[in-house]
Amino acid sequence: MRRPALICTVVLVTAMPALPQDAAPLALLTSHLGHAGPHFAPGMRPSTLGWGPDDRPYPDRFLVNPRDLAEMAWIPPGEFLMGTTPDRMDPAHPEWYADEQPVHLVRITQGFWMYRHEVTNEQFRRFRPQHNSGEFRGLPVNADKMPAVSLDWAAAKAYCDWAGVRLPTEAEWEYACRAGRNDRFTWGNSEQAAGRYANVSDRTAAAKWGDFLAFDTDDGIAVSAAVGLFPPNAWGLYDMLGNAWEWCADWYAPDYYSHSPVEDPAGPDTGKARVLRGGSWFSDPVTARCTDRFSYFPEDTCPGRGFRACVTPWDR
Ligand SMILES: [Ca+2]
Ligand SMILES: [Ca+2]
Repeated sequence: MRRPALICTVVLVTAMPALPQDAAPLALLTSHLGHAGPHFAPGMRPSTLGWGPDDRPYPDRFLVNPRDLAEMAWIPPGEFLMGTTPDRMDPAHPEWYADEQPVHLVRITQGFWMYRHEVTNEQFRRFRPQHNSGEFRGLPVNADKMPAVSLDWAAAKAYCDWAGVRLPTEAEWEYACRAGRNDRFTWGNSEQAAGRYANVSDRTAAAKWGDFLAFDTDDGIAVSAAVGLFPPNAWGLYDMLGNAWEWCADWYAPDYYSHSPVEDPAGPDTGKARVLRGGSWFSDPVTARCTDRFSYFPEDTCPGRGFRACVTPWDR
């Protein structure tokens, strides 16, 4: 709802049960991207897989969700300071960061598995065969490995229900994006380095469309990129910044940080808009940040908005 970089006209802790007897933790599945990984089953954590303790990330390892063949990385439990600290703001524009205040302690009490990639068109079409992400100004965003976009919040949630997973909360999303750091971006603080790490609004997009605000960088891609083309963040997640915006589970409220609970905040009880995170291929350096909060009406769709999912080991 806040200062959209581009007006989007649509071209189109509970008790943990034991690992079930029928689970096959060592069975390998080939993911939708052609990588082999262990098969996810309820209750599975790094320690049950023999990887090591549950309180650390394993950025080079993943499980495969048998429902949609998505790759999932472990996000350990922990705490962080949510919001934007003064040293990460543009002092000329404090209003851009108003809803990211106050910076506050958040504790994620349970580790969870998070999709390494945005859900793709190919995956979404396993759920809804007629899905078409459409195009933007003549450039298609509907290729199989591109993120599924042009879908509303309910469609993202319905997919998650089908795949046995859920949308991340806004707090889980920011925690996973930061991956233990307090940098503006997943790669550090350099806007010029963005082109090596994310598909954002860049010189390629700005040269095509004069109304794009852009990073001072060139990632070479005007619209969606195939997922996983750029390096992952420190916890093994790809495209957290850029490519497609990502719907979160929460309702949006600009003042939520002033009364957010410390443990596992899940957003206001109700609202008019849902949270989106991470920026997209049409986002500038102010919106494609780890801490930026964006929102839109849940029934609204846009060719720059998609999602990724997550699952707590014992919540299904
Ligand atoms: Ca780009
Ligand atoms: Ca993204």
